[in-house]
Amino acid sequence: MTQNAPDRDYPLLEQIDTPDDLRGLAPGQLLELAAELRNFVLRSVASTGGHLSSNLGTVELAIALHYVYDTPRDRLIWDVGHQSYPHKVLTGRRQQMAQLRQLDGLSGFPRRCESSYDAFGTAHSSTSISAALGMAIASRELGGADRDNRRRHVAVIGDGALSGGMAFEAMNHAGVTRDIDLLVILNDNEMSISPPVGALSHYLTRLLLGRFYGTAKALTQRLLAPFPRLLRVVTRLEGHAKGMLTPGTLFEELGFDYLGPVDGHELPVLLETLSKLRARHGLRLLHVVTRKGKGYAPAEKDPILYHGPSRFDPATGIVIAAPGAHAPAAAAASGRPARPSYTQVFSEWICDMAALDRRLVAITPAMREGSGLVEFEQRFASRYFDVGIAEQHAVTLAAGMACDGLKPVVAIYSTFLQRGYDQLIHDVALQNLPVTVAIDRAGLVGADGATHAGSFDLVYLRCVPNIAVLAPADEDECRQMLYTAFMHEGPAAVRYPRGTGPGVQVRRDLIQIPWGKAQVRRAGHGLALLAFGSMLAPALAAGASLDATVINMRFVKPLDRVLLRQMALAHKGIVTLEEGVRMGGAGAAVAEALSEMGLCCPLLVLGLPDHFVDQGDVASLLARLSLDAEGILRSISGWLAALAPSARDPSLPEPATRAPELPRR
Ligand SMILES: Cc1ncc(C[n+]2csc(CCOP(=O)(O)OP(=O)(O)O)c2C)c(N)n1
Repeated sequence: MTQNAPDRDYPLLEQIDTPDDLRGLAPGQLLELAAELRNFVLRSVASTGGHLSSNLGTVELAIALHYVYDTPRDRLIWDVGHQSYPHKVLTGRRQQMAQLRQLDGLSGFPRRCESSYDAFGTAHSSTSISAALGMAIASRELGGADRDNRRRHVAVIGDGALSGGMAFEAMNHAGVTRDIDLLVILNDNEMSISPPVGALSHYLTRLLLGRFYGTAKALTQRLLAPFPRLLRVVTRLEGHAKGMLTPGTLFEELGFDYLGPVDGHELPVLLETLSKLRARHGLRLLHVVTRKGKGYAPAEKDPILYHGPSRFDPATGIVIAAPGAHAPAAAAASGRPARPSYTQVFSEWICDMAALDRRLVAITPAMREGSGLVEFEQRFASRYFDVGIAEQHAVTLAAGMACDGLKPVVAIYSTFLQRGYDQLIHDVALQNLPVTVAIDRAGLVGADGATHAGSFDLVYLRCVPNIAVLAPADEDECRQMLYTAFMHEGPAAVRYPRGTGPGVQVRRDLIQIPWGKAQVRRAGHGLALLAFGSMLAPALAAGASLDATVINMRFVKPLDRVLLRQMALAHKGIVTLEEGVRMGGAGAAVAEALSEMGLCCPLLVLGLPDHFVDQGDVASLLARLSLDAEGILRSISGWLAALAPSARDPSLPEPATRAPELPRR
């Protein structure tokens, strides 16, 4: 592949601003277009970061689908949507790919508000078949009597996403839905982010191994055609042997006509197959085989490393520092200690804890790398459970394990725990089971945007009886909180942000922190700033500027009411800070507690607003939302100014006309 070549490398691609332009090309030009598109996607992702392996695998599929289907009239839905970059490029967003996943730039996932070609917003997996089925039903109901004139519906779903229960719930429904047009394309690259797990994945592998069965069947039928009675007997026997012989039995039994497997990089095959499928109304599943990282050798070799890389030079590929060498060296050069990410802190803690307690088991819904469980799997293989993209099952599995003596730790992203919410309430909390939930990516996540932001966990957790909710303000506190939660006799969740913290040295010891107790971090006057988790650092900076008291609240639940009372009595106003939505979150917990205690104290709740926060680097987003130190000062100043004169105590700091100077850190 050419590296760093000028734009004349894309003579065909440059002519494609919409799929109509694509349809204007001759079929013979599409191979060349695929080469250009693949090169473009590689260079684009290398310069912005983003999902790579999956997108290199869908180049031909995206071309063939837009070539054959009448998009955007026909509906095309990409499950998860992390593999939709070729589709984005072909649908008028080529130029904007330079701002992919950046502040005010293109989303890394399909979004209805971004393009009419994005028929459905995705990012959380396994939703595509439900959505496409809904559209197919709408089309049946509203699209007129002539079904050949109705829209077509295509859901492209990976073998990883197919492990999610929703996909089967949708197929179960589709199978008994009459008169609809729905094509499910199973994009099977034999990979989730890491290798796929589960019996379904074994089943798909068996289908691939038997890929020549279809040819053999056709041959038998041709040979026996002159002997219809014999053919009938053979067909009947074959019917009995169904499941052993017929490919795609599982899907056939669910009501889908199964076709495949076909090579998803063979454009002529794809074009012919899709054209035939489009011409036929009905419920079909096309099994397409693709390769993750296709066409870029380093990604083909290590699709996990290239699943979602940061920027890299395509000429050299991702350069991996020798284990443990790079970070300390860079840190030593800068004179600062190396900072582990919160995920690494969790990763070390869970290995240390597992060595101490053989009852500990770790559960991940398909996020081994992202959740920091690679080392755990290597060292404690029999106690490691990757359940596939099945958050609901992950949580209830933990509940079952906890019933009978194991001590499960569910490692999960805040945004994906939303999928397991009822299980957390009904199976874990209601039965008060000792399950530790290690919630990563709590708060803003940056480039992945609104779909992946952990904005809601404080709200949805704190209202559930029995569950304790802990929010560490630094790396060491994260380790000690995980330990404290693990030792707790009921369910407990520790929520920590993506990336690194303030750089506090992590002690090897395991020390339980005092249960339900907050910590005074700065004694001041006038205002008390109550910070939850990651907001402690900016609160300390703002607190120093205001000479305010600053509290590290540590627990969102149980809340330290004793300290809260003291704070309310000793200060003229309270400000709460959290990296989660304001409505119903930690600040709301403080408001409830104050009112229950009959304390009347001006209260300002700072946190995420009541709208979805799109992608961008976290620091810029926090600044934009006034959740950095300067923004906090501005908000406090505005609040003080707006307080009714009766509520505003003369001893409170005067509202500033502009943001006060911050002390240097
Ligand atoms: C509900 C949910 N859980 C976890 C994820 C994280 N995730 C993103 S892509 C992915 C793997 C998807 O595998 P597959 O569908 O086979 O697509 P491929 O990348 O192999 O093309 C996972 C687990 C998610 N997006 N949604």
